[in-house]
Amino acid sequence: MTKKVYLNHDGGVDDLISLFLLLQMEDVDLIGVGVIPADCYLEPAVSASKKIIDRFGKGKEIEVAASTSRGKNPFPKDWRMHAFLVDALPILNEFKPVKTKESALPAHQHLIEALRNSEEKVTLVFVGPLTDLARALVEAPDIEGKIEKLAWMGGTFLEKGNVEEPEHDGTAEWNAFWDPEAVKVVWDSNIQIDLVALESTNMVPLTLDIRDRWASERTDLGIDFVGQCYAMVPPLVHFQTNSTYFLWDVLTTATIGDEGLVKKKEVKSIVHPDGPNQGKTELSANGRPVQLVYEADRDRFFNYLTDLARQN
Ligand code: AGV
Ligand code: CA
Repeated sequence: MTKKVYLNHDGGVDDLISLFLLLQMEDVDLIGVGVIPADCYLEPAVSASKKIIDRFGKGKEIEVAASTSRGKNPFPKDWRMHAFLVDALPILNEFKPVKTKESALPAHQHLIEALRNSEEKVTLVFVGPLTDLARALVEAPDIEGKIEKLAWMGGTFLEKGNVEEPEHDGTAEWNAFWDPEAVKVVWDSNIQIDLVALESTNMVPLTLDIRDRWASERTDLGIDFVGQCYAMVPPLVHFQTNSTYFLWDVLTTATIGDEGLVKKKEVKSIVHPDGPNQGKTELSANGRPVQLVYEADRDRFFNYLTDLARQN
């Protein structure tokens, strides 16, 4: 059965590959895309999204909406630059003019409209901060009934998160840290949440063997696109650094196409909205239930994603 999906992303390499992969899934009907300037700059991330839909969207007409949301804790500039590189790839600039339209609405209102206009319930895939969803829920509480579930890349219950910033204690994951208040608003809703946290994404680092595999198949257009994108970010070689790249968002997106790639369990959690541990998600008996994705089958995941990317 076809699933209706709405994607909100923040323009990183794995965000844009997530968009590309959703467009390749046969049982997914992507009904809209929102772009939030968290781990990216807005213009190139919107532009790259439109070009990916043009090139790899099989003729589907899908609108892209730019967010007006701004976070509390900015991402490092080096990481935010990636969207410019993807947007400039020749593979995305061969055919002009760009046909995919940009919505006149800001992303959170575009999401409200998409949900209200849908007869079926919609699966939300958020692979950046939750700000646009939180704003949508505040402005239009009626949309909750239209949401099948939320798959969110964010959070962790590990001792060590992935935020290494002054004034923070390092326990948070970045998407939660960018706007901790938004996480709280979403936690206070009754939406079913699949939490693709660092527990599982830590199992899918970018490594040299996978890059070589994509290189060996570069005559295929889709594999070449994935390979070009992952050439822009640092792989795990000898040891993990602050910039080491994982396939965080791509794992999240892949769970929409194949649930069997991961293991989930229900946990109850709260989020810390401020202070030195802001953005930290923590297990708590009185917390709200979430489905924690705590394990991924690495080999099966990379096979799935490579097969999905292949155009021929
Ligand atoms: O925390 C992971 C989130 C994902 O949505 N992002 C990147 C993914 O798109 C932030 C992030 C954490 N560490 C990073 C990040 C890194 N080393 N490079 C770029 N972005
Ligand atoms: Ca992201």
